[in-house]
Amino acid sequence: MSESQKTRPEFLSRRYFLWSIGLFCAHAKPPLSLVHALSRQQTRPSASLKGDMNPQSGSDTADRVRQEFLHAWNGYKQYAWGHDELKPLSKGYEDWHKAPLYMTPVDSLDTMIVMGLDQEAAKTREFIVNHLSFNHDVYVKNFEITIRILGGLLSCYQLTNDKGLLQLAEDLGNRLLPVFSSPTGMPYVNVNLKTGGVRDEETNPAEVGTLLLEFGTLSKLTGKAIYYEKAKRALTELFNRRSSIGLVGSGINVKTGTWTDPTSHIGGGIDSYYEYLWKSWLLFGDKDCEQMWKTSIAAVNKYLADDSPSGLWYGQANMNTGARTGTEFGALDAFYAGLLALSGDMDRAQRLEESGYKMWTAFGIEPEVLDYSKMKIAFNGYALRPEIVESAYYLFHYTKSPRYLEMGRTFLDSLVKYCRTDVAYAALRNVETKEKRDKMESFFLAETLKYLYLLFAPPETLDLTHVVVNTEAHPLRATWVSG
Ligand code: DMJ
Repeated sequence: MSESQKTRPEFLSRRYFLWSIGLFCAHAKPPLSLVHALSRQQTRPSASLKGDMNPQSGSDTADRVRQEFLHAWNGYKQYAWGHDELKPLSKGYEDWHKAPLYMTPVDSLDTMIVMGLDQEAAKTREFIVNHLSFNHDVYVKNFEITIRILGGLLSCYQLTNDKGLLQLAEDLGNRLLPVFSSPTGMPYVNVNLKTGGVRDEETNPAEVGTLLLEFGTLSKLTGKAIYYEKAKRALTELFNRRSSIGLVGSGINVKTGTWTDPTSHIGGGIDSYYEYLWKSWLLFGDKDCEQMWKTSIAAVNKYLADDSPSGLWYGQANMNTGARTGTEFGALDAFYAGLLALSGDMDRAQRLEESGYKMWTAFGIEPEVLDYSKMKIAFNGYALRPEIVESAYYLFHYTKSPRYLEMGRTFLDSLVKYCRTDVAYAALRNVETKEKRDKMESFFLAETLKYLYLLFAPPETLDLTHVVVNTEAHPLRATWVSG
């Protein structure tokens, strides 16, 4: 373990241990401290950043990102208002279900608040509180609705103190609870928001283990323990099914509790399970989560890390034997450098981000999946994903190295060059030909542009000693703990 691995988590441990004393108390003070922490940057341009050696200042770039956010948001408002997503090429809209759940506005609201777009934020919040309803006979994917909508509502409640947002979050939480009714306590994939019907028992670690930050926060803010308990049990049941060498696979059945795919990796389908082990320890001071994280990360670094000639990567291995089964790394895996940095492993974090940057610059923009053993594309789309930017943000936060600002400018320039349309931003069908796709996922506004903004904004914009960000970049704070 390196020096940097030892020191910061110990500091965090003490702080978060204190927070854990207040479990299930109503929040001890109003969430104004978070608003304050965020609002200091909202009305004035930021000062230039420490370590920013580039002629173009951090504040200029932050302002540029804010303009790009407005460009995309205005496109959504003009062509897709009241629907889930904008279709940026055909200038139409798309809803995930037969009734819209306002995915883009809910997911984007705290980005507006963070960026100081106060009027847009106020109008959007009012619209959400007055019009969003979950009383629809539709099956929704528990994972997506939790990270995007439940997480967004809880974060915005903490940022604005608007009780209507907490009421919506509680209503949604209650409608999602039936997912945990499987024999193992691990959630079914889909739940009907009106009838409580559940379906689809084949799932993966990310969908089982990426719920505790949101359900746990809902418990803390409402004083009702059930949400925390259900999500924690699911996480623990999953962890308990790890192999004898400490790895999890890619597929699991929630009825039988048996693995359906033994491939282990850190990418899509598993990724945020690891993220929530560490972050649940940070946010709730939950020692079980800290222990589960420690066990898991040791196995991940032992069997999945791959020090190859082209740099440090994380590939695939069999969860039972640890034998390498693949050398693929992609846009989703790139979150891992940020998680390593957040948990104190700066050495691996920095080396992995360099690899991710190589993946980005080799093609002008990153592919969804790369075979790093040959540096060849395995899947050539780009979905406007945030993960590599998220990692640059964490790394800059902890190191203050201008290297990460340089990376951030490259990311921004590529996005503008290849993904910008006349009305918004579009995903790429092919990163080699740069052919666009008629899709702008809400996470582009919730995450990609938020992390880019935060990278260049004054460091106090988000106080990472008090705030934990969910996997959809919604900041959460332990407002239920005094001190
Ligand atoms: C987001 O919805 C979340 O970050 C999730 O954890 C992974 N996929 C997307 C962004 O790529």
